[in-house]
Amino acid sequence: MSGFSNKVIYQIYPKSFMDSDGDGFGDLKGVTKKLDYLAYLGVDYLWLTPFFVSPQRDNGYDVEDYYNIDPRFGTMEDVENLIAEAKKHGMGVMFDMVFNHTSTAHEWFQKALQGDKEYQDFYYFVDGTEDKIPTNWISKFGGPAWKYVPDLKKWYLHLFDETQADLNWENEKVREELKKVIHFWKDKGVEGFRFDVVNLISKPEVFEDDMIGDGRRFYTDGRHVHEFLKELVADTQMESMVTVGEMSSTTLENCIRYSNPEEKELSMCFNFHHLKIDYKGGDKWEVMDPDIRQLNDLMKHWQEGMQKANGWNAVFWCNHDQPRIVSRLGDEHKYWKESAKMLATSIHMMRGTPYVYQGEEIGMTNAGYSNIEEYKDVESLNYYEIMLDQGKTKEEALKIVGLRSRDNGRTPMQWTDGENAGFSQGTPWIGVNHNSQCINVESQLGDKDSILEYYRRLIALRKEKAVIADGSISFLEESAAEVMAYTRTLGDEELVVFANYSDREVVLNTNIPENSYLLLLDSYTDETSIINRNQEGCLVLRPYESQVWEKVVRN
Ligand code: TEU
Repeated sequence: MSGFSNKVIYQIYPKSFMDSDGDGFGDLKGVTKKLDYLAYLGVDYLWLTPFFVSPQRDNGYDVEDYYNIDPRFGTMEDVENLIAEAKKHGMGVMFDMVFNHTSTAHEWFQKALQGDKEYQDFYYFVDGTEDKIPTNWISKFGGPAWKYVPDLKKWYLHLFDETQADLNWENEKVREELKKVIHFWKDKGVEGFRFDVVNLISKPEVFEDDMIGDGRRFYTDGRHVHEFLKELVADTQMESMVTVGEMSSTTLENCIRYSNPEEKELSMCFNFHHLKIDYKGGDKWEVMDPDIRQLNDLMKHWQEGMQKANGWNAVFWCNHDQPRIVSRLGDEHKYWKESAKMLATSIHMMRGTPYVYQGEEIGMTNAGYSNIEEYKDVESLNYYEIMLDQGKTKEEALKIVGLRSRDNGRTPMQWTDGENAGFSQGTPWIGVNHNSQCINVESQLGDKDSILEYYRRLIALRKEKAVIADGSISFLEESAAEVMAYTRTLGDEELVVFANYSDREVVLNTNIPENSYLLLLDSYTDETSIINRNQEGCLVLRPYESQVWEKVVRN
């Protein structure tokens, strides 16, 4: 059981959440303005993606100064005010710590470039000539993972953009500096942290070419990662705080260690395996239809696997790096509402701590831009070029970017049907989705059939029903591959969850006797929710229908 089992965390991408001063960028004051809304939703913590001083090459994941606020987002006073006001609203604030790398604009890297050996040791600088790259590893954003500095006659490692240099965690001084950052923000009242790609912090002792992959097997869940995390947590007294690690290409065994309370590492982990079920051959830039059978297998593996060894999952569909889930696994048109609710149900009834990403709670969809100039993300722009070089046409490449771009999750939050969706009075830094007149907070607030009110109910239910927070989970075999089905059990309490991931009717093979179970939730609205059974008495789910059945407990 986890101390965070009945909590729900809301992720804010401040740049696209609410602009308070009309410069087109969302800001911290904008977040503060929306605290009433967030409290109404019922969430417990707000995780804010980075707003520290940064050249913004990767939207703030390239940190230049961990102690100061980028003026685009506001001031130190604004952040202190936000923390205090959130607390008054009953919510804790979580910061996003990018500790795998810094921006090359960071003072440490700048000193390294000036030849300071002490600071060169903060990063991975390797001697060599320009014609001989240290390894053939590929950066996560495309192209080589090393960059040459002719003046130093050295290469440095960057697993992400070339302006994001990987920190050398083997160096104790680096670890001490990062602990100071945690102390600083803890003292300001920050209640938790999300650690960016934290399972990549421990690099191998020797750097060698990867003959079968892009290099990730050498640095993912690396040799000292558990040691480093234990030390960081112990020395900053983070044990009782809410902490979540973003784990890239990780394994169940490692995530158990990262999140089992006895290990004293983190409270929970994000993994992304379930979000690759539409990557053809495992390649993000090759498209295929989502494989729901594989989704089921992965969910079972992670849910039951973590449960067995007392690990704890962060459960989620969306974040600032992912396309919108209703566009991806649901239906943007005819079954928009039903599919958004079905997807929400699948996640919120699981064992783990659910995350809601801004706009998910109103069913926001992919950006739908019609030309490449509208995209801003460095990864999208790099891969667009790579796809053209590979021989794809501009139309093909644009179509793939449209499905895969991280900008799909970064369009401005849709508050109203007014200008710029009520996000900004200026020109938004990135285009507003054309559907903001139909999909917005204002039109859904208080409408009991809306996606927004459905999320509110899901969040509230986790607090009302111990079986949702603390029950055990077991996946059911359904004959239709497009159905996800599982039970939650705690003592006498039991829930059975069904979710139809297809646009067809499906017949279930699990028997739900009418007199001993009550329908708790349905993704179809109350008026239309009729319980369909076939002649044999088996339940029939409509397209994208989800149902949650609760066992009647008789005393
Ligand atoms: O993301 C890590 C990460 O692996 C994804 O960005 C991934 O590279 C992408 O989805 C590949 O398709 C974290 C942050 O969430 C992301 O925004 C940052 O860009 C990245 O780290 C670097 O800090």
